Amino acid sequence: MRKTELTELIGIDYPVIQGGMAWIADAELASAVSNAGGLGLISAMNADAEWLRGQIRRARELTDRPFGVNIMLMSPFAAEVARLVAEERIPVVTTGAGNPGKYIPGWLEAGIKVLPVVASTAMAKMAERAGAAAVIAEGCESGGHIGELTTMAIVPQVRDAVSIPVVAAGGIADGRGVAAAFMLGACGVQVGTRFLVAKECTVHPVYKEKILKAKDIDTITTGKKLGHPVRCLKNPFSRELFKMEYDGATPDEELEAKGVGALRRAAKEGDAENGCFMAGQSAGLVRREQTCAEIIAEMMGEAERLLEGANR
Ligand code: TUI
Repeated sequence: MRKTELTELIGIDYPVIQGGMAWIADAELASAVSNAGGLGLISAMNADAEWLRGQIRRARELTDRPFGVNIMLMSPFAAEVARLVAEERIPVVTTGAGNPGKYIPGWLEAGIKVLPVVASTAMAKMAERAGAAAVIAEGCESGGHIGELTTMAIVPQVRDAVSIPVVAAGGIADGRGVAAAFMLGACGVQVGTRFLVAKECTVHPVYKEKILKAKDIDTITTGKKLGHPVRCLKNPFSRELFKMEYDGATPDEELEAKGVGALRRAAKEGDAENGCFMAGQSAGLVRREQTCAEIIAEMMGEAERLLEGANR
């Protein structure tokens, strides 16, 4: 059990945060990761506060350990879920896809530790000034909504830009990635894609199967033209959207409309044709369905062995 600034900050056994995967990260997955000694997250995604309240209740039944909520700032319900997490005194909130600045004072007042996901040093500095406890520096190897920089480039630059702890995200799916993250200056990692195939993850079996079968070059980035790039697996949906984006003939509104509901179709219905299967470039490393406890123990054990060798 490696103690780091992150384990001490949050009171967890392993410096591993589960990614806040929309339509996927529910109370079942979050509580399983927390019970395994990491930090589980419930994704508030595009759902309203009532849905989130139910998930928080459920997670509290399933674990006594700390868990957090990830708030996707582009969600139309961001303001109401921001109020709810304060009301519920959730110990940790992570944010994605925007600037959480206006919500941070209220969260700090409620005693919440805020860990914004950032894709640049500018956003990391802003988060630090606003009172963030740590930042999650996410490279574009990640699945879902992504920035421009790779994990290799962003983590050390964010580490140099701020004095608060830095967690690395993007492309990390085994012990080698964890060890590399420490070398880049991170005190912990956020892992999405590998937890997506966890036994406790309730995502549709077709989604898991597609991750398990994915090779290194099987992801594609759509939405660049619209200003919100999204990494997902190649399939008829994403190939078609990609083509429409670059044919120059499709209006932006039509492109936006095509994306609506696509992640839900993948995660809940397993619609291999019309779903958007968000996944990171590390999907090619993910080979087996395991419990959250097995995933964390394997990743951390491997990282410890590698880091010992590095010291020698
Ligand atoms: O948020 C994510 N990943 C996500 S959110 C999501 S839900 C979604 N569904 C459909 C379409 C689009 C999204 C799926 N995956 N990761 C964290 C992250 N945040 N990556 C990049 C950023 C980011 C980007 C810009 C953070 C801050 C930022 O600042 C912009 C600003 O407001 O200045």
